Amino acid sequence: MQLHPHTSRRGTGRLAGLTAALAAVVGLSTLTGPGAHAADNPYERGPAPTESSIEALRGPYAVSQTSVSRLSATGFGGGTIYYPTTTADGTFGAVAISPGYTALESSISWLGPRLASQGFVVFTIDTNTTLDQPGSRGDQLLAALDYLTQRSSVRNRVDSSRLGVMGHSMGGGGSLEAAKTRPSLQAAIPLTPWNLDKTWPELRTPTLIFGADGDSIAPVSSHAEPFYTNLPSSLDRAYLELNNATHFTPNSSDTTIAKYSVSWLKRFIDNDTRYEQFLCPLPRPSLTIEESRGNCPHTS
Ligand code: 856
Repeated sequence: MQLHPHTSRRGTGRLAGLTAALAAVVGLSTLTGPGAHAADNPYERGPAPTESSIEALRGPYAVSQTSVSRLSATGFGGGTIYYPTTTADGTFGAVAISPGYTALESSISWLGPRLASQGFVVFTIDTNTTLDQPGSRGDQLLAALDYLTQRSSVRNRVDSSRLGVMGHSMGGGGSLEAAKTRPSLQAAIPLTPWNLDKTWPELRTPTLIFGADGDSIAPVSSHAEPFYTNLPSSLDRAYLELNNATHFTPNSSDTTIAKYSVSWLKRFIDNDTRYEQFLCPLPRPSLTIEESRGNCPHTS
């Protein structure tokens, strides 16, 4: 039966409604003042997102960059920090990104301005040597985050409690290693990851794994897929397999990688549930997505 609009279910309904209305009228304006940002989430940054805003080549923040020389770095090989130019929006969450085997920072540098312009401090790094293995790349991602939050020129722009890791191939394997070592990390995004270790039951970090359907260097059947399957089923986790893609798809500007990476970082580093709509329900197979797996809705 449909309740008449003016019929309350409980005797207190009318009073509760009046109290809510009064709170709405006097609460926000008198308690927090006009113009104050009364958001429930102190980590929310930037305007409400749309499909086109997360797909755009650049987000709402102008980006500056500063290089970190190899000699000034300890525990990694230096790199480039991309960060929102403004100091008017408080601190930002941050993410360190490792390249893959034999590769340089330049192979993943497109992600720097792409992610920073959405409101993150992004540190694309070189590794100590291009032949370092995933365990070492994980340690180097953590050393880079420590440098970023403790010694870098932008340290006061970074919220050291809201950090994440990404990486390509052996760097993606390294991002899993970093999350295993440091469970306080808020997000991990391995891109066509490679690792001899297939099991990750120790992870407590929300993890989005990208695979590529045509990957013959880290075939999804022996890398990305078992990594996903062997994360805890209780974890906020997702697997997106790129369609018509190769192991090297993450080495150049890619809108599918960008839009879901931005959404994952926003959702779990910034706790920004405005981005949940792009992650859940899971994207359907399309011209760009071969397959998707994950838990929805998210729980953390
Ligand atoms: C681009 C990882 C046996 O392992 C391999 O052959 C292999 C090759 C390349 C990569 C990788 O990280 O590629 C990224 O350099 C494993």
